[in-house]
Amino acid sequence: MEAFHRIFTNSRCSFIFFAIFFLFASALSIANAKTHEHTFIVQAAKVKRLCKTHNTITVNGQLPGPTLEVNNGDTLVVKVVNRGRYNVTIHWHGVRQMRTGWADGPEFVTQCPIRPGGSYTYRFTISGQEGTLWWHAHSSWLRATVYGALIIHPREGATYPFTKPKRETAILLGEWWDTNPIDVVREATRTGAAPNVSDAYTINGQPGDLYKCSSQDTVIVPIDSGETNLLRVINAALNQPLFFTVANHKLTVVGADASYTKPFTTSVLMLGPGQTTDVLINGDQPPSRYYLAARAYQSAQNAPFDNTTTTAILEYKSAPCPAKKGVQIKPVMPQLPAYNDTATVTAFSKSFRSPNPREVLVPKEVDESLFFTVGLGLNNCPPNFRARRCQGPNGTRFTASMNNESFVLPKNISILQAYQQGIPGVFTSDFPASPPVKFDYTGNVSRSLWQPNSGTKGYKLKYGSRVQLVLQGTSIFTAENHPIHLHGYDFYIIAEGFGNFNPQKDTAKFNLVDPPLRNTVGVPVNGWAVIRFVADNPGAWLLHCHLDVHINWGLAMVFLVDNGVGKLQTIEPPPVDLPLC
Ligand SMILES: *[C@@H]1O[C@H](CO)[C@@H](O)[C@H](O)[C@H]1NC(C)=O
Ligand SMILES: *[C@@H]1O[C@H](CO)[C@@H](O)[C@H](O)[C@H]1NC(C)=O
Ligand SMILES: *[C@@H]1O[C@H](CO)[C@@H](O)[C@H](O)[C@H]1NC(C)=O
Ligand SMILES: *[C@@H]1O[C@H](CO)[C@@H](O)[C@H](O)[C@H]1NC(C)=O
Ligand SMILES: *[C@@H]1O[C@H](CO)[C@@H](O)[C@H](O)[C@H]1NC(C)=O
Ligand SMILES: *[C@@H]1O[C@H](CO)[C@@H](O)[C@H](O)[C@H]1NC(C)=O
Ligand SMILES: *[C@@H]1O[C@H](CO)[C@@H](O)[C@H](O)[C@H]1NC(C)=O
Ligand SMILES: *[C@@H]1O[C@H](CO)[C@@H](O)[C@H](O)[C@H]1NC(C)=O
Ligand SMILES: [Cu+2]
Repeated sequence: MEAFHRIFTNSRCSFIFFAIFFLFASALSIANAKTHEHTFIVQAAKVKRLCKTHNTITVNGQLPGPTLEVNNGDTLVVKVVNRGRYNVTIHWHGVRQMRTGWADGPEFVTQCPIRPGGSYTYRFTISGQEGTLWWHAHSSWLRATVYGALIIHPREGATYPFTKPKRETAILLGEWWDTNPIDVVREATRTGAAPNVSDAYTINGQPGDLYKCSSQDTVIVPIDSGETNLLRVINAALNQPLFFTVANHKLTVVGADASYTKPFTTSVLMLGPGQTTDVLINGDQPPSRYYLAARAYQSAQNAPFDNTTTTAILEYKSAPCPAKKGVQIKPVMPQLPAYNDTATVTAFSKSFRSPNPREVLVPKEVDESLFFTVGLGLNNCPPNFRARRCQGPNGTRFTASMNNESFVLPKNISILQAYQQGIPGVFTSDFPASPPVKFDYTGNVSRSLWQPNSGTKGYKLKYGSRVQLVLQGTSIFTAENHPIHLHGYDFYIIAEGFGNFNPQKDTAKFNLVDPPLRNTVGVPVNGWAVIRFVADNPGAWLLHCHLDVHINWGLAMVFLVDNGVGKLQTIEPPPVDLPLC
């Protein structure tokens, strides 16, 4: 009896011990996951670029806006106060937003805009993502100047899957108009023509040495002999895929879109707008100054584009001092690929792999097999329009579509609200699963196919369904590399190629072993890409081209994902301060 009592007490003790241990451990991990509170004041500020002072919409008067730094598992609470003169919303690009779709941001999709004088607090948790993301306005063309980095470090106590770099530098590639970008898009909407191209690209808000009145403010990126710097490169440009390189230095890619990649070494990156790439760079060159440079990858033929080059300077701390004050060593200029070097782009995008096949969760079977065409079009001038409203090619207006549907945003309610509350008349759910007309997508497309329908159409997905989506570029008007971005999800890119996707031949090329996980895929010019994901996040999720000019023309659609069973598979109720129209 005594012995039994002793054992009983001991096991009770150990039970209590373990209970306390677990309580403590879970309290510790809760204490470890932090909540970061920020206030974003959207406001006009005076910004001097290209010899001129501009009244520019910014966040907190900064360009780029504030960098947010968190650990995987942390929660962000960002109060956005609109003191500008335009409607605004903020999108947290690449954040999964599990069950928090109300915080995703695209105007009229997950919320109505924050009107001038209004505010909205975005609350969401970063879960299972590490690396580099970013945030940007998702209203008209405000993201030209309203954007910033979102850096996600490993969970506290966890490490990178590579040697910890001595330094880390966010490199935001931007696009600058020497005028108000809102005027540029409004002019294009009025005329039906392509909007004016930008006047400069920027690195961390500065055009750099090669532009007028800019050398004083060229961004300096520090490094020292023998040390490693992690460059977190973000393409925040509005309309232009960009090449990026650093003179005389190799770049080791270790991550993209906040997922790690199997490391590979390259001398040049190409990022479509929306994409991020994390690279390690070693201080293994003679101490000196080297340019980091970015310029256009332009895949559309005979289309005007901004053919300028932005630079920053990689500067060794031990670089020789200038002989005379103000006389600097001229930085080494790198070789950039030709603007139309698609072969380099293909080699680069095909180098991406997931690092650990055992952690790859790509669905092997699919429930939904979708095929969407993506491309441009031309609308004939409507009978009631004057000629000055039809200044597209030969008196037309530019348009764009997926599966021949040019997307139109609602104007008086968000799609998510209409979907959740069953409000009819806002959208229809008949977005086609495959092209209504099959044609030679990348060939000489008959003029009778160039004019799409327009409307607000979604495609419904059951909770948990396994989705395969073939994105097929078209050569209507002109073929182009389209960076297609999906909100609310990461997806695996299992294959890409040129010409028309051929299920008989191309299925054999699917990589179901170690495909990269991303949120934006560059669909090759006159080609296709295949992605897979599991629809495990209920809500209304935009799929769109991240060239803003193409969104304006309608290159978008929305997935409507059902709630599953129980609270953990159901979208949270809308926040009380959600802006309504
Ligand atoms: C666009 O470019 C044209 C031609 O250079 C110019 O006349 C027009 O003012 C520009 N539009 C805007 C909004 O700056
Ligand atoms: C773009 O600029 C480069 C020089 O930087 C020049 O060689 C090239 O011809 C230009 N291309 C176009 C299409 O303007
Ligand atoms: C790129 O453009 C140049 C002219 O600017 C042309 O000579 C060359 O053939 C083009 N290359 C490709 C791959 O299209
Ligand atoms: C515009 O018209 C000209 C002359 O008829 C023709 O050569 C050209 O292909 C047309 N372009 C488009 C995009 O329709
Ligand atoms: C929104 O506007 C559309 C037409 O533009 C109308 O049919 C619909 O009833 C309106 N919905 C709400 C909620 O006001
Ligand atoms: C494309 O087809 C049209 C007729 O459908 C023809 O007039 C034109 O020459 C063709 N263009 C090319 C490049 O084959
Ligand atoms: C798109 O729809 C319009 C209107 O129904 C039709 O004229 C056109 O041929 C269609 N184009 C394609 C590519 O399906
Ligand atoms: C601003 O948002 C409101 C809805 O909240 C909308 O009615 C209005 O048209 C928007 N203004 C512009 C210029 O888009
Ligand atoms: Cu596009």
